[in-house]
Amino acid sequence: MLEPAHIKYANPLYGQLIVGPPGSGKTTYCHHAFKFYKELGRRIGIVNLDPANENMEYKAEIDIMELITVQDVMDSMHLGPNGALMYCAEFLEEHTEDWLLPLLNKAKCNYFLFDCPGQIELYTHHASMSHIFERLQRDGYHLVTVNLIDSHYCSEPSKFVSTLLMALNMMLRMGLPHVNVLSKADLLKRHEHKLKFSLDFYTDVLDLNYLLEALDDSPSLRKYKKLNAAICSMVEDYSLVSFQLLNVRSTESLLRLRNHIDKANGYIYKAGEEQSVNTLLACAVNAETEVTRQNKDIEPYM
Ligand SMILES: Nc1nc2c(ncn2[C@@H]2O[C@H](COP(=O)(O)OP(=O)(O)OP(=O)(O)O)[C@@H](O)[C@H]2O)c(=O)[nH]1
Ligand SMILES: [Mg+2]
Repeated sequence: MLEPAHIKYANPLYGQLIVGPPGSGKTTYCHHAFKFYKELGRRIGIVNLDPANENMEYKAEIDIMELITVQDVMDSMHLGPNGALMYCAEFLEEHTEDWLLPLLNKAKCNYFLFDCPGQIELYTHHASMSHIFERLQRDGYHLVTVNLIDSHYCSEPSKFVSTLLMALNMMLRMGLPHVNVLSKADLLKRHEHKLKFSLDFYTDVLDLNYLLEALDDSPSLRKYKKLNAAICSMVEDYSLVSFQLLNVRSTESLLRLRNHIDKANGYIYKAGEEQSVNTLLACAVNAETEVTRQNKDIEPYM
């Protein structure tokens, strides 16, 4: 018999899908965010969906490596690492009903951090991961994609253009509430001399003409002028991409990112945590003076 819809949503379930290129800080974020959210009193657990995750600092509530590992697939099927990862994703999809969902239901959590593999093809060219996420949504999970991108990519205009394209592509493919994050922002000070613009230029993505001019300064990139102009114009037309900054070891930084994520997945409105009307309204309209934002988001990293 079908469950009445109101039962499914009476105890809302939440999930952050932590994605991003290899080495961008996904596993480290899961470790620190887990401790941070736990202190806030949330019933949180980490689900490791990366079948090649060797050095996890956290203890996963659910670990795909107990189901399948990239190494086993490489050995037994004579595949390379990328082919083996695709195989693992398909295997996980096949076992969503009889492995993943029962374990999620058994866990004493209602908020999950999904530590996902970094290979971007899994999200842009392959359907298994998106089928799994769709299945979770059908079970009532309020999902948000948290896309971590190393802030080092701000250090060169050409890298930043590819970052913008990658972020937009991911947003459109995932089709979920989405928060783009420039990770390891504490290291930006080291690259400060390489940044051509102030930091809010990179986070707000408002006027990319300056970026185009900077690209044209480089003789090797000048021949791609039209291509870069088309990419920048597309990113501006969609007007979807912006970034939050994250230093995973700073509580203040985790707190600010949490505010964005809570708004994106609707946690702030539904989770039943005590919220004053003022907090809800402030969150809804993003009420914060530019000075506050500069002080809290930009200054610490410059
Ligand atoms: N300074 C600094 N280093 C960080 C931060 N977040 C992650 N790192 C470092 O970045 C490196 C890669 O982090 P991981 O968490 O393994 O990255 P990942 O995205 O899980 O990598 P894959 O699973 O291989 O795709 C580690 O050495 C982390 O300590 C941060 O906020 N600041
Ligand atoms: Mg990892």
